Amino acid sequence: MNQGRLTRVLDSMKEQNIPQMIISDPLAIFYLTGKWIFPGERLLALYLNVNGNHKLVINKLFPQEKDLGVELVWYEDTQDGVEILSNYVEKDKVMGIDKIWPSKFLIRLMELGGGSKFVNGSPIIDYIRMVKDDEEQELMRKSSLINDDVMDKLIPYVVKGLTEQELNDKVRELYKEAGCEGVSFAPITAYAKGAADPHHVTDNSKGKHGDCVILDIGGMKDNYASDMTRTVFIGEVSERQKEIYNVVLEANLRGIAAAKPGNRMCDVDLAARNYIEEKGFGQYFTHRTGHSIGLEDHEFGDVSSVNTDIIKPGQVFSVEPGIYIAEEGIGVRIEDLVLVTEDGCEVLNKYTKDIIVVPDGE
Ligand SMILES: [Mn+2]
Repeated sequence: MNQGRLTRVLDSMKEQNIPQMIISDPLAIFYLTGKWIFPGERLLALYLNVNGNHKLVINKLFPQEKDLGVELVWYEDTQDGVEILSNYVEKDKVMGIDKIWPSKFLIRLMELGGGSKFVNGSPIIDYIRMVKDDEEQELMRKSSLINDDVMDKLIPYVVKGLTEQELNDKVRELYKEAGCEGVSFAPITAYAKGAADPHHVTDNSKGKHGDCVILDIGGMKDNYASDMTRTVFIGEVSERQKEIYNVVLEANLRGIAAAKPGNRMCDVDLAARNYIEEKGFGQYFTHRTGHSIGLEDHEFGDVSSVNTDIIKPGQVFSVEPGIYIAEEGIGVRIEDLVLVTEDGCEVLNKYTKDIIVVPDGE
């Protein structure tokens, strides 16, 4: 197990009076052990106790060659894995439970009296994962550098007549070519009306002269996600589009300026949101300003107006304000990832935010 991360988890458990907990999310188990194990519907449970005696309860179908630094407890398909797990827990003490542990397991553990009280243990590990250690920061930088490069290669493919789906397929291809494991989320390649709908699903509509095009893309490199959005224009950009673009750009810059230790997450949201409201577009900015990111594209830690958590060095999150006006078929979003430093933040995306108009031959 990664001793630094494990120690941080155990210290936090002590602080919060959760003497034992069960972690089942494969991402959290990877974070601590360095090993991906995808058990499907079968039980996989990392049991942590502040006094040591940690166990990984795992099905025999997933043999482990490498020493994971934790004692493995095996069970077979014909056995009750939760009952085996319950033999190791302290039944008279509080038990932290992973927020995504299927209730079929939790209910069984409750039937067996596997704890005096059951609480959500996930915030412990979520808050620790939110602050990236040096190794993770380096991986996040690398992942975003590749994303800049993919954006640069993608934009020339934005031409009149290409469907959203064709452009979307291209995105997936470019990440493979760049040496990524794949995309970190379903890419968004949306023209005009689609761009103006934040929940738009990629379809076969074609890009036309004068369209704004939202490109919201990210890849997975060495298990770490990238995520960036740029909005470009086909053939020409109207005065109205330019006005909206510049408001979103300024909101993005103001959000980034507010991303520093001591500020709250909501200060980043409000810095972007207040500016968009001031300019009269408040009703068209319908989502939160961003989200934390790391092993997953969307991680615990919203950049929203209600998150009052204080920002800490090492956090990585997106700043992605947008304006979406359905009746005008205009949508603009500009997104960068930031890594919080001791006195501000490092913007992980270097790709230009100047207005880009791709030629369409007219
Ligand atoms: Mn994002």
